[in-house]
Amino acid sequence: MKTQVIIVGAGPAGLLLSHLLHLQGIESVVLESRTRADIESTIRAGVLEQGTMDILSEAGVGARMRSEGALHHGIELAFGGKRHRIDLNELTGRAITVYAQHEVIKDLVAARIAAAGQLLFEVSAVSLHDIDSKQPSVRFTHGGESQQLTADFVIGCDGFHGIARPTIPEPLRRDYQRIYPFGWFGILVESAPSSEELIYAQHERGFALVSTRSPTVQRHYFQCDPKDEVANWSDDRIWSEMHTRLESSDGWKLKEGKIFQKNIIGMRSFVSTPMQYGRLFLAGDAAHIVPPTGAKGMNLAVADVRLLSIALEAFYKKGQEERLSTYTEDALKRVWRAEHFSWWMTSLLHRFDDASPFQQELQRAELDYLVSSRAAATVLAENYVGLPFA
Ligand code: FAS
Ligand code: PHB
Repeated sequence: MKTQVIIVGAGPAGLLLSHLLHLQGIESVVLESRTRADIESTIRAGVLEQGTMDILSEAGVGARMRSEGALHHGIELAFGGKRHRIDLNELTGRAITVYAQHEVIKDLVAARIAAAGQLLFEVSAVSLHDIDSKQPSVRFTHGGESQQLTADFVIGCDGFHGIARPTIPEPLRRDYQRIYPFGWFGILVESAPSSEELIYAQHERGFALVSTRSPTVQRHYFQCDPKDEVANWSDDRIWSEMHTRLESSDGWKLKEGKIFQKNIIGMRSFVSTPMQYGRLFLAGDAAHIVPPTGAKGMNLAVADVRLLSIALEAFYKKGQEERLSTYTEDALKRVWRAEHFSWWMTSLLHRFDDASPFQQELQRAELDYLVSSRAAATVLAENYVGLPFA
């Protein structure tokens, strides 16, 4: 069997790329190892940058995001018992939308199915072949049958643990990595929102984040030992820790509720270059990972896919290969900016057990500067809402 583009992975990167290619009349087949129900219920990211919001709207898949997502014009930084608002809109003229990643997945799956897109779930034994030729192919098992699909291009959108990145010969790859000495304990709670905007808290006991999913479901996180276990944290212990880290001199208090999901996620910064080899291209977590403090993970996946859809359209419509050959260089400009911002936000807000008193004072001085200088707040704001696409 033959197609134009094979996409491995039906996360935000793979599904959005398939949809954008479809809008350009370019055929693709998406291979996904999990079930549709699984990918539509995996709790992941929560914040869409302005650029992501615009791309989803322009691609005709933003209706539910606009009606059910929460448009936020600011965030709050909490430290020293006080909360300080960063007015994203006043500083940048741009905003963010809090709209869960799995909701974006649902919208993209629905759009692909409505367009009779080729989206194969529960595939296994996926392997890539002849990626340095003009006719790469993918072998896989689906419905108990071994199959081989040939295409002009293979796009690895299969995440950090996928098989695409390792298919690029190791001697040609250069990986950059920083693993953080902490993780995030995430909870989903049945309660009304405790604040109108997200609260990022720095506290001597560790970081905490107050986010939301809907008027009745809230998403909160607190810094924890990455080797800790969910079973060690009773609801009472969680609420006690969250209240301590979010203590506020103005009497504000986090609303409690029934905690119906708990999970621990590790944190790393990671970039693998090049993001292409022959006719194989990588997008999203398959090529890079950021700590979620800057809410960049999914948004970077969208930015990669935007570049790939432009490059593939130029190839098929005009026979031009220039944007394909510069994809890695073009993508990495935004990737490294987001890597730096995510590392900076993480360093600014988390507790480091090996931090000297001097380093702790530097952390506090930077926070004080951020909430008292328009120039400093603008740096945070423009990176948080996402820089305009080049
Ligand atoms: P994804 O990992 O989302 O998708 C890859 C897809 O490929 C998956 O569906 C997988 O099943 C499939 N796949 C893998 N191997 C395959 C194979 N061999 N064959 C076929 N299919 C295969 N980002 C934020 O901005 N904020 C957050 O709060 C946040 N929280 C996160 C929590 C967790 C637990 C994790 C793991 C990540 C989180 N992220 C967060 C980052 C996350 O949102 C990613 O950046 C985003 O999912 C990247 O999308 P994709 O690149 O499409 O990769
Ligand atoms: C979320 O709502 O899941 C979320 C929000 C902001 C972040 C990370 C995660 O920085």
